[in-house]
Amino acid sequence: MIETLFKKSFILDEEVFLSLLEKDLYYGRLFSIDGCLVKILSNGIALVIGDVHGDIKSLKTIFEDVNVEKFLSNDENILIFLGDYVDRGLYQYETLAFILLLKQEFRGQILLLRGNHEPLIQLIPYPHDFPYVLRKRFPQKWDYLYKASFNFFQRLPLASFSNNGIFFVHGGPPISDLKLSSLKDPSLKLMEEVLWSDPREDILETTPSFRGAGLYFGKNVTDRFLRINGLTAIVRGHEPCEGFKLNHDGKVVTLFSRAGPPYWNKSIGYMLVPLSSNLTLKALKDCLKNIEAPTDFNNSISYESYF
Ligand SMILES: [Mn+2]
Repeated sequence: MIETLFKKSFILDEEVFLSLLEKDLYYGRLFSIDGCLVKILSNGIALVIGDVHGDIKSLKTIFEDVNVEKFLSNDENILIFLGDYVDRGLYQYETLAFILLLKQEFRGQILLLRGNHEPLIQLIPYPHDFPYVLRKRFPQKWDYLYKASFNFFQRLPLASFSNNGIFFVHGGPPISDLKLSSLKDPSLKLMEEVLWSDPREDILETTPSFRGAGLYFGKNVTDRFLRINGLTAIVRGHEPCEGFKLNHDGKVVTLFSRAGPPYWNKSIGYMLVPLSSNLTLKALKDCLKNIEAPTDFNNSISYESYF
């Protein structure tokens, strides 16, 4: 099944791609959506995937390592993506197509969160080469495909949390209003903060970010956010690393699930988080997996070639 979807994503007709983009995001019985915030109701296990950025090969490698087909055959188990599906990688259209096909097949078990590369119109990241990838592949219809993708990105939820106290997000906590409920109807500023922020060890509060959007946040911010909301840890993506890294005494976990240019990390990370029982930080750390990244990026092309 997964193999079939994977192969299909390389030859997916653009009209089918469009129809998948326009489908309602389905939440079903394992999730409950309130504005931009999703509550996880599942008592199974969550497979959590960090940034993918068009690297369909690493995604498939993780799926094989987990045996995702068997994993999803338990209908309590869920798959959470932390955003950043497109830009940078060689297989951006295919990756998005693959994820849309997965969502269609396992509707109520897949949660797609938004990353900063599923951009706010006010904050387009750099590089944002996805439109150029589409233009090269679909010279006639690329603008229509891009608009439909962009509209799809606007509908993705920003964050999620589980009963056992894990907060899932692309960047960081909503810093200027730390209550979880602020994400039900977030201001642009809060959206920027959750999509763009990064943890830092050398500050306790916040400083402006070198990214030009979001903030760097220190341990005090993490501690306050977790305490106010009765949470244990933040699981997020957004920063390149060797599969995963820990900040703020293990309370902030970063997952990076793609390889290749421009970071050339040797490992890719993912997580299998049980949702039914209370988790200590030590137990959460034991949920982290690091595997060898695929290395066949010889044919990769830089995004400059699209201009
Ligand atoms: Mn990011």
